[in-house]
Parts: sequence; structure tokens; C-alpha cells
Amino acid sequence: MADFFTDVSEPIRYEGPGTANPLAYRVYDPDRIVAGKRMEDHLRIAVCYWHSFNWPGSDIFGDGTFDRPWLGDVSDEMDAARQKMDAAFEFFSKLGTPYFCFHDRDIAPDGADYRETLSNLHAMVDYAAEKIERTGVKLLWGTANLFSHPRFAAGASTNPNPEAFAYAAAQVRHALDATHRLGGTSYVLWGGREGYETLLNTLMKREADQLARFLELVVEHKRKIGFDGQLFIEPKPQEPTKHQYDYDCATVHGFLERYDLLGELFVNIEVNHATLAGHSFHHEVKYAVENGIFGSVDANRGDPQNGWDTDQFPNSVEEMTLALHEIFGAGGFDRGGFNFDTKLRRQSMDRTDLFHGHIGGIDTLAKAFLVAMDLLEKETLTRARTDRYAGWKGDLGAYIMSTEASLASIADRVLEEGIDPQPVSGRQEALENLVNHAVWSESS
Ligand code: XLS
Ligand code: NI
Ligand code: NI
Repeated sequence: MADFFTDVSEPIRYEGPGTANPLAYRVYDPDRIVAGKRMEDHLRIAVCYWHSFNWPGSDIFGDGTFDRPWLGDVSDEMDAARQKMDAAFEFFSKLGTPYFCFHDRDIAPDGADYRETLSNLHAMVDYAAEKIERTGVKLLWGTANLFSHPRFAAGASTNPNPEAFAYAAAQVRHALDATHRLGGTSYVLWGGREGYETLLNTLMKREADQLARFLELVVEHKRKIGFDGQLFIEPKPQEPTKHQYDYDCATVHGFLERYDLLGELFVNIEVNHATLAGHSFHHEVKYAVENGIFGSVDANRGDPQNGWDTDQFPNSVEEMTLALHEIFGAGGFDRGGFNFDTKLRRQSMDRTDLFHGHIGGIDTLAKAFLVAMDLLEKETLTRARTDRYAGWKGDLGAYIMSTEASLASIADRVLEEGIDPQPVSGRQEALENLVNHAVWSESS
């Protein structure tokens, strides 16, 4: 088997902040112990198959630009799929990250009918099992592509045609089985086409019921096969649909509550989806953590200048630090991790650019992680927050929250005790400075 990444002969190593080597980690040090655990085990980094190995660098205006020999000759589709997997596992091993993730269609091509599609998938899952065994790279999550094929143009589970629902169910059943067989720790459902283009032809409530039924069936199947990983929904507000039902974390939370699915499904939060929804990534993470639905992260970033999913490699330590502060303040990941749902720019056509993108993103995450752990250890933000609400620990606060209180009795206390609230500073700038100081002074 020929090497595809010949510019990188050795696995990428930690060389520290002083190194001049562009193909080395400056901060990500897998074996470094932080709060009693290896950095690698805290961050659980995964490379994604689709953007890095499946996509030739095309966009809606132009053809592929990338140098990806494994995408070149597809006269034998299964042979091409094996070459792609060779390239992918060579990359995972050389990057030195512990996990990967995939869609069913990333690893195995569609056949002439579903029977052939399934036999392609089974063959490629066998091939992946050997690679996992040989390289030690593990599966973070699997998923099914229920958005590329024209049969899903009007949705997968939310399609007006029950046959599309059934087809999607078949794909998820087999992708979940494959994930289980490959030792995956979680499974993702991104509803790319689960939304609408126009309300003129849409029964919105009926589509929500179909989506809930679909999720119920997935949960049931997960139990039946004894998959003890977590199931994640990945919120996104729109693109490709005009409106996607899994708009953001709060919408997904309300949906899970309404259909009695809380505790069965969690969220995989993508940074760029958070910003598309008009939130910060920090907001989405905090909402999910505080409402018990946090699961995993699609680490990437958008471009503030445009409103679509550019999926760029993370490079803002500050943006990541604030979110990681919430994640690790609540104990970190269970079955999730940071997967790199990231795309190179179309002009970054060299194979080695894949290394540069991942190395920079991983170092950004590692740095943000160290800063967040430092802020948590010193209780910089946690103490400021607790202090701000300290009044609620007192007599009045406890009384208001008790069943003893009524609107009238509270009003009486205001009159009797001469309650006269005085505004206090929210100290936003002071806190922003403290976060910056931690970013600047963290010495890696
Ligand atoms: C698209 C999504 C997709 C999911 C996996 O915007 O991010 O890539 O992560 O289906
Ligand atoms: Ni995305
Ligand atoms: Ni994603």
C-alpha cells in the first residue's frame, strides 16, 4: 500500500511552544496530565472523514481543486473506497489523534439497489475493523447521510412520502449497527433536510411528529442491540433547508421534552451552527450543559463576514476558552469529544494543508483547554458568578423560592421591610480583563 502523505514521514509530535517545525504540536501534548487525566483523554479529538477525504474542494461555482489521488480513479468504486480508507487511516495515524468519525456514504458507495448498498457498507466496515485493529485509532461516532441523495430532497423522516422515512430508517439501522460493531462511543443524527423550503406545502406539526417517531425508533434500536454509546442530535438553523427543525439547543431541548425523549438524546454542538443561529458558541454550550443535554462538539468556526457554514478550522483561543470553561466546569465529556467538522479553503490544495489545518486547530483547542482549566482552578468566573447571586442564599431569596410565598406576601414584605434594591456593577469589563489575563499568562 503506497503512502499518500509522503511529506510527513513520522507521526506529528509535541515539540513545545519554542519549536520552529510547522508540522509539530506546540501545545497539544497527549500525555500531559491535567487535573489527574491525560490531555488526550480530556479532549477526545476526532478527524472527520467527509470534508477531509471525500470532498475534492468543489463549490457551487467551481470544480474540485484538491490534490486527492484517492478520489481520482473511480472506475471500480469499491477499490476507490478502499484507497480512500487507506489514505484516511494513514492520516489519522500520522496526525496522532485518537478518534475518527464518518457517514455511511463516506466510507461505502451507493449500490444499484439497497441490497448492494448494504453489502458495500458491510465490506467497508470489515475493512475499517482491520484498520482500527492495526492502527489503534478508534471510532468516536458514526452517522448516516440522509441529505445528499435526491430521494431525501423533501426530507428523510420528515418526508411527505413514508417510503423516504422507511429508507432513512434502514440507513440509520445499518449505520448504528456499523458504529456499534466498530466500537464507536456515540452516534450522531444531523437533520440536514429535516426542515422546510416553504410553508405553502408543509404540514409542520405532522413533520415534527414523524421526526419524533423516527428518534423513538432509533432509541429503541440502540437498546435492542446493546449499544451503550450516546445518541446526539446536531442542531443547525438552516442550510440546506430554509428552516431546519433542530434550530438550536433550546429548540432541540423543547422538542425532546415535548416528545418525552429527554435523557435519551443529547446534542452535538457545532460552533458554526451556533453562530448561524445568531448565538455564540459559548451560549449554546452553556444552554446545553445547564439543561442536561450536552453531548459533544463539532469544532470549527464561521466567518463573521458571511452567513453560511464555512466550517473553518478553529483558531480563536478566546472563543474556545469560554465554551471549554463550561464543558470542563461540568466535568467534561462522557461519550462525546471534539470532532473536526472542518474544511480547508478551496485554495489550500496540497495534501499537507490537511496537516496544517488540523495541527493549528488542535493546538488552539489545547491552549483553550489549559486556559479554561486555569480559570476553573482559580475559580475566576465561578466565584464571580456565585458572588453575584449570593443574595438568593439569604432569607428573602429562600422565602421567595419557597411554597410559603405568594405575590401578595412578597408585596407585603416590600412594604413592611422597606425593601429598596440598589443596583450594583455587573463588572463585565473587569471580567473580560480577567479572561484575557488568563489567555495571555497561561504558559502552556
Ligand atoms: C453539516 C453538518 C454535518 C454533520 C454530520 O452542516 O455539520 O457535517 O456534522 O452529518
Ligand atoms: Ni456544519
Ligand atoms: Ni457538523
